[in-house]
Amino acid sequence: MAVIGHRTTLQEFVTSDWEGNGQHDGLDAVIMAIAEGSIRVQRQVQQASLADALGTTGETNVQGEIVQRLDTASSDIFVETLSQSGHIAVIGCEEIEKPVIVEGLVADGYIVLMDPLDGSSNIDVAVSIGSIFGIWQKKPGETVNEDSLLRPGNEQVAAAYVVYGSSTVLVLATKNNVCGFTLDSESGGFALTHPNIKIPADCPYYSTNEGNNKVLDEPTQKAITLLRDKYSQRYVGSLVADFHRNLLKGGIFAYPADQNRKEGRLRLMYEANPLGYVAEQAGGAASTGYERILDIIPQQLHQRTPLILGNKDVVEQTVSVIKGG
Ligand code: AHM
Ligand code: MG
Repeated sequence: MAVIGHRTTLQEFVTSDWEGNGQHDGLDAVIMAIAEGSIRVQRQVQQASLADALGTTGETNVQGEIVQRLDTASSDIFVETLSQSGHIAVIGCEEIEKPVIVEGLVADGYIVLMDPLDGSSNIDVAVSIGSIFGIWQKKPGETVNEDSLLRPGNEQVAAAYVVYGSSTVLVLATKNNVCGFTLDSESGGFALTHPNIKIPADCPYYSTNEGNNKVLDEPTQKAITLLRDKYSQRYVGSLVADFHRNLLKGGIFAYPADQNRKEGRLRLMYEANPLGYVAEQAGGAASTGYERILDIIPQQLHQRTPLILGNKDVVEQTVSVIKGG
């Protein structure tokens, strides 16, 4: 089925009068490298069963989690496409212990932190998964090293994610501007389908792992009960897919700290910061339950955080209950 009429392509968008373009030289090339990588990852995800590429590698990553074969393949693909963009200084990746410092860079450069394949438990079962990217710009004259990556989320210049679902959608956020692009299987590229995304004022959904209720502290249990009493539950178990639905339809995602996960479950640098940035640019909010996600000064590359994410009002109400208010 051909697309009727001309839609703005991602390439046209990032080289046009786009906010990211005027102020950040080379950011367009970084976004196109993410798009190129995601098209390759999407093919691998679709073909994985046929190519016998599912299952685990038999290794555990730096976080002590079992590594899926597609985790490794996705990580390799994005490291390759980003490195070849000519505008990357350093890459931090959920699957790689140490940052990948890209050699041969002259002046400008971006710092990308990524979860190359989010939703590990859904990889083998044909359920939506995705890739998440936070993008920072190197400071003028800065020599990059491991510490260059430990910057707060509020210094991101852009963030993006891709959902590999019933369609493949790339969402790109710069300051006050969030747009969605759908992969067109006819042209092989992304086309603008969701301009100027804002989280709807209504909040029909809440997304949380109810199985953790018994290990939540009392105020957090109360906060989740209030969500349950008011909203319908939707929980895919892939953060990127849960967030994407809540961004378009309205909703709140909550993975708070609990007795078993005192630091939280999700990764600050690869998941919470990029999606927190997207949420805020779309009028939403992101909190640990105690502070704004984007204000956290990171201590470690792979650190975890509690995450309450989505509609601003509902995030604020939930945070106030978690704080015992
Ligand atoms: P991953 O990055 O290894 O896939 O892990 C993170 C995932 C998130 O996508 C999702 O929100 C969460 O883990 C689900 O956790 P749980 O299975 O505890 O509900
Ligand atoms: Mg993840």
